[in-house]
Amino acid sequence: MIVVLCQLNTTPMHVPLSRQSMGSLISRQAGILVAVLIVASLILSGIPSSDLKQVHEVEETGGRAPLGDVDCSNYTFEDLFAYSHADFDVVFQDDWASSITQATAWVNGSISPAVRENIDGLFEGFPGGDNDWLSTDEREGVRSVGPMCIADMNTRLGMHEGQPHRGGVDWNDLTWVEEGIALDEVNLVPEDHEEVRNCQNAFSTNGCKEVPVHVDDDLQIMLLQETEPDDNGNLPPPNMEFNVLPNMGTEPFTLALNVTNMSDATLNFTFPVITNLRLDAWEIQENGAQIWMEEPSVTNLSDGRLRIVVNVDYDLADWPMGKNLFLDLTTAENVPDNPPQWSSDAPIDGEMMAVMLDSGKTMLASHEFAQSWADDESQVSFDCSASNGWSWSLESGDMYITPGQGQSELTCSLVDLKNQVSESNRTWNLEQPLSFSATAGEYMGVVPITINALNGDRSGLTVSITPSQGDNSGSTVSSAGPADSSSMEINVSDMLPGIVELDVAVTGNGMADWSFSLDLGIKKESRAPEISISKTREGDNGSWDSEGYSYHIEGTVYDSDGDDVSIDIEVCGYSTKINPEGTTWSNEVSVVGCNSHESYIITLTATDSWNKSTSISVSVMPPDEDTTTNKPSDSAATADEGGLPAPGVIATIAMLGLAGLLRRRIDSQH
Ligand SMILES: [Ca+2]
Ligand SMILES: [Ca+2]
Ligand SMILES: [Ca+2]
Repeated sequence: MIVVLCQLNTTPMHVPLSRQSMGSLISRQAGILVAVLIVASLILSGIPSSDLKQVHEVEETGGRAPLGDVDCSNYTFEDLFAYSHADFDVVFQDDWASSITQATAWVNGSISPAVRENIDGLFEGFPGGDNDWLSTDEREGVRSVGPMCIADMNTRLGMHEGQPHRGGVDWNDLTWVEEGIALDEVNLVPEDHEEVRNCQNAFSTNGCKEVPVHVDDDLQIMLLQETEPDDNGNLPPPNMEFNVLPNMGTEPFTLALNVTNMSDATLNFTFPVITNLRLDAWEIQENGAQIWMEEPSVTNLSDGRLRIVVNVDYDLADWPMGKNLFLDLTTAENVPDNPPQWSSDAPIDGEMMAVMLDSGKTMLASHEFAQSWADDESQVSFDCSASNGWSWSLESGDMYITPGQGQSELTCSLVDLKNQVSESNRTWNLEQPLSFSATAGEYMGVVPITINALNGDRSGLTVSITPSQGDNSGSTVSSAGPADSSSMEINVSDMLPGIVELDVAVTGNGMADWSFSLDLGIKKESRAPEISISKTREGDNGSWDSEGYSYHIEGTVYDSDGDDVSIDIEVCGYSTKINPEGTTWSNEVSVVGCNSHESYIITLTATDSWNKSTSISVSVMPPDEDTTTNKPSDSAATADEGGLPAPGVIATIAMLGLAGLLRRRIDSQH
């Protein structure tokens, strides 16, 4: 057996080697190896002890390498040995803590000379070593030391009890047991070959034969369970062991195998008898990403055991790509999982899906909505592609489209959690059927919206528009779509001051419902606040203090939009800002700063948070003289456009009376 390209633990090699690097590895490691190998082979060859001494001296010059220091822990079977095909047979034992693992590797003629040359090369520096002839002595040397090397190797096989497990951590690794390993080979040294000869070197054993390394007869390497009892008559243990699986196969578990560099192998896994144990899922990952794999073959053996057979391969050109196999087993009831199907809620084949061309990346369907298009046991995914330079994506289950120019065809299939694909595709036409426009600006009531038909007559569609401000919606207006162009009138009189968006819904035969929000720059205009002065019991606008320096006035203020309002009180060019308390206000107006004390004109301006204001003025006579009320201007509601005062203002005017009007218009922008 030849799987013994071992290394000393004093020269650790942390990077696993590919098979392509075998040749250079062998030559670099040969000096280390021969010491190990020669001891074993010569002992077996029955060489006199005096000759062994000479061997030992050679060993010293090559570095100390007693048999106990053989370290192959950085190697795998594949790192050390090229095969054309291999069968691995892993039989888990009833203790759920060990397995009997056997492998047969076939080496076809074309690569067998390289294998023979490698083995002969291992014996460089020793009698008959590296002489381009492979001898039966060399074969025996490798066979005897091989199990020690293999026992160090990473089995790359792990188990994990619990829900299906992936990734590289937390595995219960299987390890080799040296006492259980046996090695054998077939035709490594074909003794009936026409070029065979007796070994020519000194120290060769009686009957030693050798063949040139270029011999290209097929050969086989076998890794076996040792069956020979030891000196005490005890049978050897199974050749692989692991920590006992806690529930011994009755709870779900995952079996994982790193199949990197397994160029062509059949893996047979056999499990002890467990009622209802079955293969639930399987997966092969390359660098952590799932790839397609052939469905494993599962057999219930006549003795009740379960056998799973998986074929794996690995393109050596892909090295060092990591490739892993995962098999999930369970005793849980098998719930059939069918391929996903299109539901009755899904847009039918050939339907239009409307998209705003200038929207940029936009959601075509939310996760929840898109899920309603499918019937399946569980959540589905979508596999779609869009034509004509449009692009489609799925993000956290939400479906997005990024429009290009013109129109596009979106073709989708459904994919379920088991990677089953829906039997049929659906293709939908993506385009923008209508465009919407309006004159941006402030509106009190009606706003005309212009709708243009794109790509043909759209009179078959129904368009509904609802003014919207967050949770606050106005009245919905509906109309047939335009054949060419049309106008719809919405009313924003019920809306609050500020931006009004339009919630648009377009429906029609042959198209999926199209809903979106539009901001066309439409704003609801604020109505100016209303302000009034309360009369005293005597019928005056207010009352003087005892010194005659300040005049107490009070009144009410109201904004029909519910806006915050502030009040500016101005007399003799001095102004004071006050905030009303609810709908009432009051102030002591000081006239100390006035130059003239013949009469005072007090102007009150109520301004809302949109800068709309209403002013009223009163003319107040000094103490002991009659005071005269002045009315606010009838255009005191000072909108930009100079609109009429609100009805509340009219009422205030009437209340204040008509005598001694002081008309004043105050521009809100003033
Ligand atoms: Ca040789
Ligand atoms: Ca399914
Ligand atoms: Ca207002």
